[in-house]
Amino acid sequence: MSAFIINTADGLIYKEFLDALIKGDRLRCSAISNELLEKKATVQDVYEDLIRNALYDIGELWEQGKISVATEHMASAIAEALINEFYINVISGQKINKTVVVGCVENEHHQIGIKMVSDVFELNGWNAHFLGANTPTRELIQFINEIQPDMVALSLSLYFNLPYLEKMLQAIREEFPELFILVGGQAFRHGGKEVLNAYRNISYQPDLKSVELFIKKINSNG
Ligand code: B12
Repeated sequence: MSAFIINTADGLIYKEFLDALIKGDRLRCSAISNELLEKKATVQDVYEDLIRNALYDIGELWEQGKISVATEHMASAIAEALINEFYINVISGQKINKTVVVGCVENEHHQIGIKMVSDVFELNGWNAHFLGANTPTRELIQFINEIQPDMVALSLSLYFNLPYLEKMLQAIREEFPELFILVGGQAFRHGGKEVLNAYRNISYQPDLKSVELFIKKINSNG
């Protein structure tokens, strides 16, 4: 958890949020997130220190059999609704005429992390085309052809989906040899980054802070 939330109430806000998420109290979850924004937390703080960490805890509780699959589904639906609610805070910035296509590799149904990444691009002036979960490689290639983005960002949560990422990277490289590719997601906690060494113009970033630094560097280089 970040210093911001710990300072706010010794982590009590986090616990209240997690409890509300497990109970399905969307209204309370929304009120807590908005209160934090009013107290000058950034969108990124709320995304990672509140929503991401709560979902990680939900994952642990589910794994330990302490909450049901239904509760986990409900929690992730509320999390997505909160992120959509935040859009008004995400679009306000000045646009810089750069475009990114973001999505998950084939068979990858975890789309919340990459949605947050998409919003960080928007917050930094980019146009982000969010394709969501389970993007078929052929469709992605076709979409890139139509949009001609400056970058593509791909998310991988499950290590066993690594072959799908490789298939996608190969296809992108064949069609668009110079296109910059950003990669991330919790699958890389278990290894797999060495696969990326075979490609040029590719970067792995672990979280929203590093994504933001990475984008700011590109923005300042023009
Ligand atoms: C919600 C959820 C689901 C939902 C997803 C719904 C949705 N709309 O996304 C559903 C129900 C679909 C689901 C399904 C499954 N899930 Co699930 N799921 C979760 C849960 C609870 C939360 C995921 C999440 O949103 N986390 C919060 C986000 C914000 O975190 P994040 O993805 O890590 O993203 C951050 C960074 O990684 C990074 N990042 C992410 N993407 C990118 C991309 C780029 C380019 C960059 C730079 C950075 C970046 O930035 C984000 C912000 O910091 C996790 C628990 C967990 N630990 O996350 C389990 C979890 C990921 N699931 C798991 C499993 C096992 C499954 C299933 C196989 C279950 C099953 N038997 O069916 C299926 C697989 C489906 C599939 N083929 O993909 C396991 C994976 C275990 C492992 N070691 O791989 C976990 C860890 C649960 C657990 N504790 O066991 N799941």
